[in-house]
Amino acid sequence: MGSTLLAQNEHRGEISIHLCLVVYPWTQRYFGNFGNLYNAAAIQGNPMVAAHGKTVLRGLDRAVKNMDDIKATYAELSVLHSEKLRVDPDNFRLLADCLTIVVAARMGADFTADVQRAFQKFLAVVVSSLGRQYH
Ligand code: ZNH
Repeated sequence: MGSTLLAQNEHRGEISIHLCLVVYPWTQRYFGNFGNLYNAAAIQGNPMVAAHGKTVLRGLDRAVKNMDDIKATYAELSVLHSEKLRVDPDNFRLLADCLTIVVAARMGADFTADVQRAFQKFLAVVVSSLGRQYH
């Protein structure tokens, strides 16, 4: 069940990254080695982007599985994004918003106010934990 859920959501992860790269094109600058991101079709057809969507979703799965200590779980990942990848931490929130939109669109009426609250609360902790090692 857990692995099925993750497999289904890997696809959501992929779509969320597509959305983020299309709607906030400046986020493309971190993926210079991913090849052609020239337009929406290129982004959607890019296998490296797809793989990255899965990577990010696996990262989120780790947060779900360590719900009571996401900050510690993400300490190393935060250092990586800050010191090596040099990703502006504002972008974490942009991607989190894309994820929320994609999940909401997928769930339809099942995306109730309670679900939305829980989901956004979780993502807020993820975003703040990923941004924690920046100084
Ligand atoms: Zn990131 C990578 C997660 C966001 C950019 N990421 C990564 C990884 C992971 C992640 C897990 C892998 C690591 C290793 O390898 O170790 N991210 C994540 C998460 C999030 C994110 C969870 C949220 C939600 N990122 C992000 C953003 C950006 C990024 C927003 C920009 C814009 N990342 C990145 C990069 C990389 C990563 C660039 C590298 C990639 C390659 O492959 O190269």
